Amino acid sequence: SNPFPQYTREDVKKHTNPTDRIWVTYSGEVFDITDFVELHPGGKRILLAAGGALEPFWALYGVHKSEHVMEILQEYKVGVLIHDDTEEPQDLSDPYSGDPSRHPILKINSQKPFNAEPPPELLTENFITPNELFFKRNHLPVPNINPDEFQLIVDRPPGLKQGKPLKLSLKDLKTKYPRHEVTVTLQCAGNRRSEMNAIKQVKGLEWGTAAISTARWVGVRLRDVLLDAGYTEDVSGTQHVQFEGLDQDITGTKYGASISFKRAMSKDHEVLLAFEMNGEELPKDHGYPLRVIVPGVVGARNVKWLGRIIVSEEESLSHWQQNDYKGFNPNVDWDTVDFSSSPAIQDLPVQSAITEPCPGQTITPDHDGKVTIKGYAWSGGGREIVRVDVSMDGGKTWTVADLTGEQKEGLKWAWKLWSLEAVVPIEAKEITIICKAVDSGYNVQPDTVAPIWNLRGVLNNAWHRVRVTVGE
Ligand code: HEM
Ligand code: MTE
Ligand code: MO
Repeated sequence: SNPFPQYTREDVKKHTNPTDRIWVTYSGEVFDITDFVELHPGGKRILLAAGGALEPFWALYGVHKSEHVMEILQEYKVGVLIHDDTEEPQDLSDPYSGDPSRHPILKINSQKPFNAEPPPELLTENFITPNELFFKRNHLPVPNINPDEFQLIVDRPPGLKQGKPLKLSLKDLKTKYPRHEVTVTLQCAGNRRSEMNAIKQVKGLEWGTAAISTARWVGVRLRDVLLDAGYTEDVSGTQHVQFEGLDQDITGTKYGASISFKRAMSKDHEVLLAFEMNGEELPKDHGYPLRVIVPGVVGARNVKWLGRIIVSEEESLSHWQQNDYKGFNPNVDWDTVDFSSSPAIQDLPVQSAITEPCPGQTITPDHDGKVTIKGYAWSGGGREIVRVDVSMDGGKTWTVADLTGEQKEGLKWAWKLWSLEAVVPIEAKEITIICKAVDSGYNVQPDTVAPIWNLRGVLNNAWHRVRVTVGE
């Protein structure tokens, strides 16, 4: 028998300040750390974990992987977590009641469906984004999928096996094909939409700069599965590979998207059917038990909760392929838009943003008159980031930032983090910090948002500006 009371993650979420007590979880246990906050060697930032899990932060700050820290933590244990991985819908009138619990640090842009991003400054603490902090972008309720019953259905080429599809269980997927790992940055087309909104209202969720994250994905190559289903290397003709999600709305309409057959079959493009994310089973929000990872391509094609694969002459007919996730001229608005006139977004353009300092912050230069500026930079299509320029004076002068990032041979799928010890202009009271990146195709970011404004607020990759006050 367990002497400790049991709590749900929702119970823990109610404890985020000294009055209600500050609770956190770790490895299935609940701790009241109110009295430790003042004693924490890492200072007040311990409060970022208030009401949620410690794991994502300890993934960012490795000093905690010690017995000493574990001993401290155990002194504050007050309960255990009720195992809630197999949560069934609680309330049948609410299709979202079976959604998983999420970390309270996330900034929620929409609760139902769940859309949230981490604080930007946490993104650049580590090359890999911990799963709990990874941005979450759902169009529909998260489906509850029984892994033992799960089957991926792959349609056969015409005339093969009487048209009977290839059906693969999770075990088949994990044992029949070679494992493949790839580190990929995912970005939603709506990343930085709120800056577009500031020009003129767009329709869409108010994403800040953190609808982008990086993970190590493990799975099998889509190519190997398609070959097994009977498709050949012949990529002539305009063919597409459609992905159908198992998430659906009340009318039964499922999420769907497609990519070209050519990309799907390319060894270089490493398109993956993934079942692991950062060494863990794929979390529910990220597509458990199986999702598509299309490196270098807009988030929307990386279909989660994958249920079916179809090879066809035409693209996916889903709303999100046909009537959304497309770019338009700034003068096209809802009364004039013809969605069929623009291609579906696939590769994304070069992007970068400042994550530190935050807009409106007061920065304090050190004795050399410098402050640390940090951010991310990424480009689609496998293009590498070759340079990031930072300006401390609103774009008059520029300094090259230091880039860090793991690299392997071939196309580049992951972002680079960058930082700069930047000189603050003397006697400045308020400054505008700007960043802009250059990719291996020498593509650059546009300097302002207005000329790339579009009615859906997608593809904002203008120079990122952060206005701050200079303190003493
Ligand atoms: C350092 C304990 C939560 C950030 C430390 C150290 C301990 C500790 C003992 C000193 C380690 C050493 O130097 O060997 C704990 C415990 C926590 C907790 C018991 C939870 C109850 C957090 C959280 C964050 C964090 C949630 C971040 C959001 C840091 C940082 C340092 C640190 C950045 C390094 C400080 C420095 O070296 O200047 N923590 N910590 N800690 N902690 Fe935590
Ligand atoms: N797949 C399904 N089945 N349903 C969805 O709503 N959202 C897409 C894509 N795949 C979505 C999906 C969009 S728009 C993005 S940006 C990415 O998933 C987000 O992936 P993430 O939630 O793992 O960050
Ligand atoms: Mo997206």
